[in-house]
Amino acid sequence: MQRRNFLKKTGLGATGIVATPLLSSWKIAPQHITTEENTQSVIPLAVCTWNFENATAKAWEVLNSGGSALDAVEQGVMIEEADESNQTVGKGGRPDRDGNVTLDACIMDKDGNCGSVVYLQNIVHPVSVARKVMEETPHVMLAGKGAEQFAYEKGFQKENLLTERSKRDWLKWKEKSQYETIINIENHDTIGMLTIDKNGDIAGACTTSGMAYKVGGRVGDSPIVGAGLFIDNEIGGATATGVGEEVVKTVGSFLIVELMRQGKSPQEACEEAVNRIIAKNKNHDTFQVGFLAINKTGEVGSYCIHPGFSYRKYTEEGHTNNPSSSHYKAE
Ligand code: SD4
Repeated sequence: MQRRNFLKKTGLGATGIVATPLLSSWKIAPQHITTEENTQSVIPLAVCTWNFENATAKAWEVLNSGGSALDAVEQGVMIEEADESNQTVGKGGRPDRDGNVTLDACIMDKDGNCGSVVYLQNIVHPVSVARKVMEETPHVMLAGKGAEQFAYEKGFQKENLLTERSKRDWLKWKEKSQYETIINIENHDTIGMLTIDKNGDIAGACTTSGMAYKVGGRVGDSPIVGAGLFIDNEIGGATATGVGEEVVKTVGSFLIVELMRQGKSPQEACEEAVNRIIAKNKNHDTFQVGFLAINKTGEVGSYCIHPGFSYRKYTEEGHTNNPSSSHYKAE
């Protein structure tokens, strides 16, 4: 990362908390922001979609104590899964149109191993079930009842994920007799996280309750390896947030990693992935899709389609989760 840009992004200085680009909350080792020589190396690193600072703080804690990128990314996203005030991930997530909270998650390690759960109910930490799938089965993906049963066998507890607040919101939504799938452009703050540990190894995770009031059975991009998340330890990693259907159609995260392999920076690769979605959608100004990527040296990029503001990227220092903030400039 060039020093000029790097320092611009490290406006918060000594804490090591870096200003939020379009979607993400970053943490970079403080020692890496002090000297010219160190600016080339920005590991360890934890970065995630949106402004989930508690999640990156947790991941950072793990990395800072010498933990692996995999442990950091799991423990980081678990913060949001357990946070009932977050209505887009884990417990407290908004249900489908029938009132069922169904979760999707995946995780990927430095060796290209991955695990995923889709349409998982009654379990607070789908990312940890996904990790068990990765480490303790010969499979990559478990779905629905099978995934839930597997979780119980591994010691996970059954828990009601529908909080009073999410239930109230859902009932209110039903009153308006919108018993149809809407593309929910604002209420989706899926957490996708990418980490690099002190050894330079990369891991990633993505976890969500998906689109609010979706058709029962719907699965988005977040648990689909290559779409919602992809890691190649030689190159970098990418993750997605927003309307999963569009991400799946482009196999967005895999695409970004492959573009980085061809020499693009994380920022350029994210922009290209978004531009492909735009090119294929006349109605691209009606939905939100965003990508976040890192490369092996810890450069970070992010880019997003946002209705009303269109193609946005981080252009100056600042820290906000408000998509209409002046820290983001439409091109
Ligand atoms: C999905 N991509 O299920 C997820 C939703 C999301 O930010 O990212 N929300 O389509």
